[in-house]
Amino acid sequence: MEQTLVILKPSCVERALIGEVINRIQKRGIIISAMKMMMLNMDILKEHYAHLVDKPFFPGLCESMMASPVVCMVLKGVDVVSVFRTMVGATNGRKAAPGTLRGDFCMSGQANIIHASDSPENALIEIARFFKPEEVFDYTPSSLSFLYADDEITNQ
Ligand code: IDP
Ligand code: MG
Repeated sequence: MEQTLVILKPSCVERALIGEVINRIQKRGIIISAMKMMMLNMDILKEHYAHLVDKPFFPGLCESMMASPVVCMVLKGVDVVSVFRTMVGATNGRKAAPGTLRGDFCMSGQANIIHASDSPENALIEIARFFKPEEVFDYTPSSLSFLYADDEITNQ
């Protein structure tokens, strides 16, 4: 089954929104395979935001990502990368649709509470960046047969 890497940013942790986000993940039927709190540093941020290093906002973005610990998670589900990106909403919280995490919980283009992988290929790279293999638990919840029809998961 597909996996995605999620980071609850300092703007989520400091505003005490961790529970709100986890609540929505679990209510949707998305499986949490790994979760830990960590402090990010410039080395990992330069890798993670390599596509943004030349942007004028890059130093401020890194500062905001190191302002407090973050919560990193690996989520699992059928098509979970695109499903969860839709739940997250547009990058700029002011433009994110109501009902999305950013559209409901933030007002910023930078302090936008959450990161989620944008493709299955990048998800695998990002999971390996933030988690050791033994920190990811590939268990099958007993509710699985109530989350999906059999033919939806046998093809995965
Ligand atoms: P995404 O998080 O929706 O995938 P990306 O374009 O990959 O968006 O940007 C990564 C992060 O960089 C954003 O979530 C946001 O925190 C920050 N960012 C992106 N564009 C801007 C901007 O124009 N100003 C300030 N921060 C930005
Ligand atoms: Mg991105």
